[in-house]
Amino acid sequence: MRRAPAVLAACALSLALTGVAGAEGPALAGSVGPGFQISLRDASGNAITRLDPGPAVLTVDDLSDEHDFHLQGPGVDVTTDVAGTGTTTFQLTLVDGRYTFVCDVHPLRMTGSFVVGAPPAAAAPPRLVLTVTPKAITLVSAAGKAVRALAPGPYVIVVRDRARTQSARLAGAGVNRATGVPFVGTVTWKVTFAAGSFSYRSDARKPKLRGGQVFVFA
Ligand SMILES: [Cu+2]
Repeated sequence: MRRAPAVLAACALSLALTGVAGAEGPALAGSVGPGFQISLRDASGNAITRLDPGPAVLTVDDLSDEHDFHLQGPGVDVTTDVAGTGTTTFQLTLVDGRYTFVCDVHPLRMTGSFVVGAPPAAAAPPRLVLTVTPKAITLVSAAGKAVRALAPGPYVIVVRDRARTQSARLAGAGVNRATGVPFVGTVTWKVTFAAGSFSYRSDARKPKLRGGQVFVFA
């Protein structure tokens, strides 16, 4: 009966060494204890909230004999001992989904999670159309509705200047852009409106076009 634990220990050691030798993927640093601390950080020391799918190497520093570090998620279920302490390395293969790490003794107090997968795509900024003709200047949404109020943030303005005698200007709410009066053509402006208001108008005086005002508020 005396040899069995030694053999098991040797097997565990060789597995651990194999894991380190074949280490692949970003390094994840798990830590539990002292006290009720549990964390998972990247190589820069930042808390991990999202990772790409693929291999990763988890190294857990278990600093307490009252807690464990247990990571679970799609295809992964690894843990340290509650009573044990020390450093353990696990080779992981992460796939899309949510992974949770927890101390099994204090699952409500000591827990965290991260997501594996592509970050959510940033929404494209709304598109507005500013049109100036010899007789009118209008600002409409992509759906063709007159714009009177907007939320602050980035927008793409498609400017259609159809008048050799007029310009198209947006001024206010942190933006001041214009086409030249003689200019005719279509341009695209990327703008970011701050809270406040802006006007759209032409710089030409004859004839004086009636522009409009748009309020920007959250
Ligand atoms: Cu605990």
